[in-house]
Amino acid sequence: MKIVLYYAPNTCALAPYITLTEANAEFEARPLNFGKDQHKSAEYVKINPKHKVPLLVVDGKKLTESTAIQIWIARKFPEAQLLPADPWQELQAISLHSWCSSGIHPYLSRINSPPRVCDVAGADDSVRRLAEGYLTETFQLADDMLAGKDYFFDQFMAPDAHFFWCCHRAGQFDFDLSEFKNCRAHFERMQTRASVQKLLAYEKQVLDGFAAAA
Ligand SMILES: N[C@@H](CCC(=O)N[C@@H](CS)C(=O)NCC(=O)O)C(=O)O
Repeated sequence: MKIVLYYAPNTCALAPYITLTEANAEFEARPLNFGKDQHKSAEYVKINPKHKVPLLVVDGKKLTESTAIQIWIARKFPEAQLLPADPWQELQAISLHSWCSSGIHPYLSRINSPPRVCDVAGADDSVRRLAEGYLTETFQLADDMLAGKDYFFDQFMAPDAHFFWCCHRAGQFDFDLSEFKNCRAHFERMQTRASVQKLLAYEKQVLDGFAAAA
């Protein structure tokens, strides 16, 4: 089985990189340089007309959308226990993952690029302020969910990887996570995992390569 993960540094594609690594899966990561708009190149758009990452290609078959990708990884590598075995708990984990990818992620994107949601002149600060307001609510909810726990469930699972990316990205945008102590502890704990350390080393290697080629 050949697994290819189309990936770009700093993007949510780092979450499936983490879970594939947790699953000991053999996979090839193909980095795209967003700084050079490689995700909008004719070559990539032909593969993924959504021009987004992550994209998983398994023996030539393509799968987009983080939640579906994580479910595939969890089903393909059950021994990694990336989703709970109990069906109701499994749905709770999928619900949590969807919330990270469709509830939190779009607000991080607004901070990154306000004109993508409102191109009225001078609206950037307003878009950012509203996004930050909503993110404050969501991180408070996540903080409450993590109270007294190391991970969202009784062990590391797929939604932890996506939530790690949410915190990572929020930090890159100087969104202040200091009042969310359980989220911060989760973020620190995630960085002690070998899979996350491997990802961060890979991310650095890719960014260094992009810089050298610039
Ligand atoms: N709903 C998608 C969102 C994927 C997404 O927005 N990825 C961003 C990076 S974090 C991307 O590729 N953006 C490039 C673009 O929109 O052109 C998922 O969860 O997989």
